Parts: sequence; C-alpha cells; structure tokens
Amino acid sequence: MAKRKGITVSRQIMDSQMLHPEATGELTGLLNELIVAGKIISAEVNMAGLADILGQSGKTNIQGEEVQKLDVFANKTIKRRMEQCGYLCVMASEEEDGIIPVLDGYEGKYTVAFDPLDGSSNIDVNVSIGTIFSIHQRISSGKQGTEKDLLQPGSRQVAAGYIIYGSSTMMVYTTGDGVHGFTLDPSVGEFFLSHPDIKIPQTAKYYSVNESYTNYWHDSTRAYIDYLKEIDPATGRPLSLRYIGSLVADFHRNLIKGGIFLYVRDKKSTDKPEGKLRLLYEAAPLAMVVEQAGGRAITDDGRRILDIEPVDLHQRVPLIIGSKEQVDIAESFFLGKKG
Ligand code: AHM
Ligand code: MG
Repeated sequence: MAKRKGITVSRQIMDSQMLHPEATGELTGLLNELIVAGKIISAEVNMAGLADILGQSGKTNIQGEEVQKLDVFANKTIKRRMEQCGYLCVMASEEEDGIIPVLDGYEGKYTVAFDPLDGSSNIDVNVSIGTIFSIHQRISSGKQGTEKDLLQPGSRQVAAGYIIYGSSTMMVYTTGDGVHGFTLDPSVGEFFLSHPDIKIPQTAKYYSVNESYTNYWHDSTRAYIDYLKEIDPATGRPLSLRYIGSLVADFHRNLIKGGIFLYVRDKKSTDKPEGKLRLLYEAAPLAMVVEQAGGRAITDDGRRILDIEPVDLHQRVPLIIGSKEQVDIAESFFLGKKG
C-alpha cells in the first residue's frame, strides 16, 4: 500500500511546472497521458493471470525476439494515447522498426521513445516488468517530426522514467530536478508520492549481472566480478548477487537499496557486438534517472551513457549503471587500471 502523503503524481508534475514560468503545460500534459497509459497497462498486467491473454503471440519483433501478447497490448495502448495527445511530433518504440508518426493535425513539440514492456520474458511467471520512457524536445521544424528528433543524446532528455508493475505499481520519473517515486493505490486509481527525492545509496549492496555468461566474459569483466565476491572489510561480506533478468526491476532495486547492474560486451557477442540493451529505450532514460539520483551510468569503455549521440533507433549499448562509488570502481577495472 502506498504511503499516503496525499500528493498525487499529477500535482507533483504541476508543481514542478510552476517552477518554470516559461513552461506551457505541454510536458505536464504529456506526462499525464503516459500515466493514464501506465494505469491501463497495470490493470491489464494484473489481470493477465486471469484473462486468456497470457502466452506468446507467435510473432517476433525486429530484434528477432518473441513478442508476447502483453507487449503488443502495452505497445498499442501507449501509441494510441500518444498519437493524438497533441504534445508529440513523432515517437519510437522498442517493438517497432521505424518511427511512429502522430495523427495529422495533432503535432506537438516533444518526442517520446519507449520500451512498452521491458522484461517481457518474465510475464508468465509473475516477475516484475515495466514501461520505460524517454522524452526530448523536437529539433526539426516541419509539421511532423523526423528520426532526427529521436536521435538525440540522453543529456538532452527533458524527462525520463519508468512504471514498474511489481507487487505494487510504481512510477519513477525525473524532469531534471531530482527523482520522484509514486505508488499506485488501485482502490482510487491514483499514484501517490511514496518516495520523494530518491537518492541512490553511494555504496552498493547488490550486483546484477547474468553470471551464466562467465565463460564468454573478457578478463576485465571477470576480474571485476571476482573483486565483488571478495569480503569487504567494511561489511565483513561480499556484495550479494541479485539478477531478475528484468532491467526495470533490477534497476529499481539497486536504485532504492544501492547496487550496480552490468550488461557489457563479451567474447561471444558477434550477433550483438554492443551488448543487448538499447540506448534509446533502456540505457539513456535509466541513465538520466540514476544521475538525477546521484548515481552514474557508463559504457564498458568509460563513456557516459548520456553523452552518446545515437545513430540508429535500435542501437545497443554496453551498460554499467548504479551507485556512484561502485560504478567508479567498475570503471577502473574496465579501463585496465585495476584487476
Ligand atoms: P526485453 O526488452 O526484450 O524484455 O529484453 C531486455 C531484457 C532486460 O530487461 C534484461 O535486463 C535483459 O533483457 C536480460 O537479458 P539476459 O537474459 O541475456 O540476461
Ligand atoms: Mg526492454
């Protein structure tokens, strides 16, 4: 149950709009539309065990992965709400190949890139999954937006965040003035402020990596993960491994408790030379959230995720993200200064 502080997410968004006299209310409107989409998806996710919607639709997305029915539902729900909200000029979804236009006559000044249901391989086993979003201001000047509007670095995001469908549904977002977390109270259908001004603990308690890839790891990855298993004199124990395989859920736990998540390049990555995760739909929005919460997000060659200039809507990127102190240590291993 949400800690009832009485502040709804809409109120909070409105309050931060007030801090910017130049604001037109369009970003507020856009976030509110995303919240409605999130509530609809949340209801559907909660019903999934009951309704005959579970299982796979038999199609694959452009990444060649199985698309499950709830992914399709989440994708459609967000698209339909967004295409006529009047605040967007163009969209992109992890589930679709090209850019998604908005309805004629409804063009606005923002773009949104979204992963409609991240961690979808976990749907039918009741593990937390989530919707991730990234918002930019358009840079093109025509009527409809273009791909160029979406291919902007994460440092230019005006808002980013996620909705996690877990034991409760939460929305975590930033508009560049800290990170705020809201919990959905299903009895009234409202998100209430439950985690004001989230700060990620500087020291990590957990590490999240798919250890089954050990045999493919480069020496630097192996040396770093071995280091994490050494006894920390400060705590008398190693870091604990927690890996759900659902990025939003792994990220969220580490954000609240302190931790580091890694999905880096390995020796086997011939089909995915840059790792698995996508810059626009996963890495960049979570990087904005983590930095706003006092953490760090980099690649395995030390580049700041938010500085990367995207060249492709679906480009993948190696990701190291989490508590600052721990990302700093990881960086020294990956850059060959330790290990
Ligand atoms: P998805 O967007 O198709 O669900 O894939 C992304 C997911 C992430 O949520 C998760 O971190 C990762 O894939 C897990 O991959 P792996 O099974 O290789 O560990
Ligand atoms: Mg995903």
